[in-house]
Amino acid sequence: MIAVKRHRDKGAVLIVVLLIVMTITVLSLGYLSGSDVELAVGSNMILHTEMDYTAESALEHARGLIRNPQDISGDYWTGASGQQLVAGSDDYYDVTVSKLSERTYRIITDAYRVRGGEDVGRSGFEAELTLDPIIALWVGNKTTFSDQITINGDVYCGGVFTNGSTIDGDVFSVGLDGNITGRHMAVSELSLEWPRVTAGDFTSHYTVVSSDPVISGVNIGPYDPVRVVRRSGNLLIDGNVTIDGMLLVEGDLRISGSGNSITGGKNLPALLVTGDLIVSGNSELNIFGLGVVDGDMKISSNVVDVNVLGSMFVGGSIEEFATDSSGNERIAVVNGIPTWQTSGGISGGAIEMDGIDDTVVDYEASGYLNGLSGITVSLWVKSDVVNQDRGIFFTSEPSGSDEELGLRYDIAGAFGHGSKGIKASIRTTSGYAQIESSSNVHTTAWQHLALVWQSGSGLKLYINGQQNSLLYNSDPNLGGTVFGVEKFMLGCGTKIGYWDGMMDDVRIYNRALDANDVYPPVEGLNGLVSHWKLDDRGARASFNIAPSRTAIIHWTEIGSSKNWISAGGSFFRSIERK
Ligand SMILES: [Ca+2]
Ligand SMILES: [Ca+2]
Repeated sequence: MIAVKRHRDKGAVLIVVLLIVMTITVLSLGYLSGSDVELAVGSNMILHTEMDYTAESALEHARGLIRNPQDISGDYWTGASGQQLVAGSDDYYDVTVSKLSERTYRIITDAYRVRGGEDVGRSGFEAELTLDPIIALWVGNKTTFSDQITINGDVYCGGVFTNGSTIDGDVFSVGLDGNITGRHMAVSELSLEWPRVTAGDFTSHYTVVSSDPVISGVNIGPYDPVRVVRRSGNLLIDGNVTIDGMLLVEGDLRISGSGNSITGGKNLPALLVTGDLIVSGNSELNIFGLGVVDGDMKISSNVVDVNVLGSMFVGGSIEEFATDSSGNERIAVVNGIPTWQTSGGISGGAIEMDGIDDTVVDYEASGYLNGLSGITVSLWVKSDVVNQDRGIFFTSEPSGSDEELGLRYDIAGAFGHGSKGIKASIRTTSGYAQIESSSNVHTTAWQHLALVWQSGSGLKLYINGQQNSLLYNSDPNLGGTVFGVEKFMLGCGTKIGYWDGMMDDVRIYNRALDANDVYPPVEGLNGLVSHWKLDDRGARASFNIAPSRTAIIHWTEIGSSKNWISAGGSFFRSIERK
């Protein structure tokens, strides 16, 4: 912006100078009669100035169309010849535009005056226009990215952005944790607004094609003129679906299977989801154009690929979740960027937690755990440390008290007075129970742990299939039903001390398993409500700028149409006289 302004100022100054020169020249005529030479010099300078002005205007013409490709049929405006600022005048200009990258364009302008079929004056510039910022990804709330996410373009995050990924661009966020190659700026520095894309506007301006709640193996569109594919309610895209036009989901959109692509039609966003976008394990999603998700975007840690070419706008946050194999589609959010070990687990891969902040949390677990009259939690752990307080799982906000359902490594038993033991607890509608294991059960080898409770009997702990002889049990006859579960958190306990080591094959049953079914864990038992095999490889996604694909027409609150593009600003990096 600054560069252009300065250039315009320079033009204005030149005109003023020339007007003075002209005035002096005209005044001089009285003194220097017949002085045609001076008059010719003055006219020549005015001609040059006017040609410069026309050539500069041509640059602005090109800039305007590059920033507003809505009226251009192709990807971008490649230029035109014989253009005029004032119709019917003798002055013309030619413009040639070439795209150097998604951010930069070369513009060549040539202005000329034609009199009596002759070219009497000429001026031209060669300039490089940079679009900046260009948002590849917008996230409303705090978001953490692991290392298999790549972003080519700028990022906006309305909360703290924790980056373990590769970002080739700038980040506008409330806070930043991790490294980026570009600049970090405050959110207020971003000169771009959330695109006002509403279901009502697009259904009232375009022909609507209704969608079934589940679609697979189908190509929808392209239509001429473009149409909006609409689902009123949740939609499952279940593999090999291509949509060309716009997909509108008034609810949640779940993606499953491979070969799914959504391409935005001319001047339409590719996707609008008013709820959440959930990308399941082993699935693939390609979005060409602008994607808008009003809720959260949840990507499985086992996604084959999410690929956005254009821009993605997410109102909530982007979360990665561990794949649930129970068939119940549990969403257990991965926090703290743990390491996915693709081999070396008890079965396939395993999750490696750093002992600092790594957790996997099913925030919806209260819905299926509270009210149970029996429960079993079975998992494998491999600790990096012994003789430390380390949480394995817990089900409410850590308080330091072992009262809700939970399991942890414990240095010293407060009541049983053992050492290097395991402590567990459960809360029911009748109260709570705490148990403490025998001493010296901490190990750095793989260890299978199972916590089993049946209403009316005590909480039992199995270590590698052996029922442990507890040193302490506060209530061996606890009745009632499970109570007080707010969420299911793997990797932390009620006390400070996150899990430091690996975990594998976490299962929750809605009943107390028989002793001989506890170990080794077997498939096919009834009552499996969650099953995290932890064979994930990390969420794989890439967000790549392609501003011309994001160019849409939307509507303001009073209903007037407005152009929008994912580029917030533009400036001429260089302007040279040809
Ligand atoms: Ca971490
Ligand atoms: Ca595994």
